[in-house]
Amino acid sequence: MTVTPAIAGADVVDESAGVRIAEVSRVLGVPMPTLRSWERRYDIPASAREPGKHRRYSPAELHSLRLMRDQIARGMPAHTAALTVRGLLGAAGPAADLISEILLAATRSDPSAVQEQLTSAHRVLGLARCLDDVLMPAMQQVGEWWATGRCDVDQEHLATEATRAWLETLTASAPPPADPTPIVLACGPSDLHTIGLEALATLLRYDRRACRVLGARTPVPAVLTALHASAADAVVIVSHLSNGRARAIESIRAAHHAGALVFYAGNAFTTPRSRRNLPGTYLGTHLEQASHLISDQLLSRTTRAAGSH
Ligand code: B12
Repeated sequence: MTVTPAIAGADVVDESAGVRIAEVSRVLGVPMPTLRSWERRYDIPASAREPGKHRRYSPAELHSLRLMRDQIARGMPAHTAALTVRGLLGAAGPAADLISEILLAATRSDPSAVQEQLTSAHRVLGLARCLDDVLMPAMQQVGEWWATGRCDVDQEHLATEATRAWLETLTASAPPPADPTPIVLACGPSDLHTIGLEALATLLRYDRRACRVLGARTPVPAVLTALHASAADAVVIVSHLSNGRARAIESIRAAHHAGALVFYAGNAFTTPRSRRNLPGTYLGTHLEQASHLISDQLLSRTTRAAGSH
């Protein structure tokens, strides 16, 4: 089955009265049998149909189908996509409320309110959950809203910049590192999506790790220069777009050949196939888990080095 990703504004529809399956199929570009199988097999959308009545999809149900379509278009198998969609939609309690407030603040074009909500999330949930359960899902939702015409590009940029500035402010008051040797963090040479990378660096810094963030579109030689200049022995490469993966892999391989511990993440690497024969460690989709994986591997490397002396 072929599912095409969202094109900005292409699938806007009046959803208020509920939408028939044929219309959902046309608007999302997903065949009706596929929609039926998502509901039957994966419970997406979750609500049950009333017997004897024609199915009408509510705005929330249409939203969950859009998310499902977009996850599959990124190359995710359907069962994994369904888990991701449930995770995105199922956020409950304080995280869900904070995400809603951030989205509202973005649609009001109010960067200070976006940052205030992130600060509340940090206070209420702690840093790791603030990043994994609020900041990242909020950014994903902003992207879905943009792709489906629910918010415009200015509001998307405002949310992005408010978020990045908030991470930077937090970084300024991070505790001093326990060891000055930094971890080098870079996007692949074609990648502009830095937020996951910057959020991971913030988490690592609060774990008292030194970080050198090289940022967007980092060329391969720049990664090698940074490794050499800072005597770093670990590097994180992030890539989000499948058409940027080949170049990100060049960075991964070059850092591996230079002897660094290599970690990588991002949507370009979500499928097992995209990770086949790659050196290094895939960090998964959650920053807290990623930060633990990095710390564990750095610790075992130090322990091994100490043992060989
Ligand atoms: C902000 C944003 C931008 C900003 C980035 C600014 C910046 N400094 O980061 C700008 C405006 C530059 C931009 C540009 C583009 N973007 Co953009 N962008 C986004 C947006 C809204 C948020 C990105 C983000 O930070 N998401 C939060 C991350 C963290 O979520 P995620 O990507 O789903 O990541 C998951 C995992 O991979 C993991 N993860 C992600 N990062 C990391 C890092 C680590 C270390 C770890 C462990 C895990 C991890 O966590 C997430 C949870 O599962 C997304 C929407 C979305 N759904 O994400 C679109 C999105 C990623 N962009 C998209 C596109 C198409 C583009 C452009 C091609 C648009 C264009 N036509 O120019 C360009 C590409 C530029 C390039 N060469 O890279 C598409 C990608 C579609 C696809 N094929 O996958 C998205 C999904 C929007 C959409 N719905 O269509 N974008």
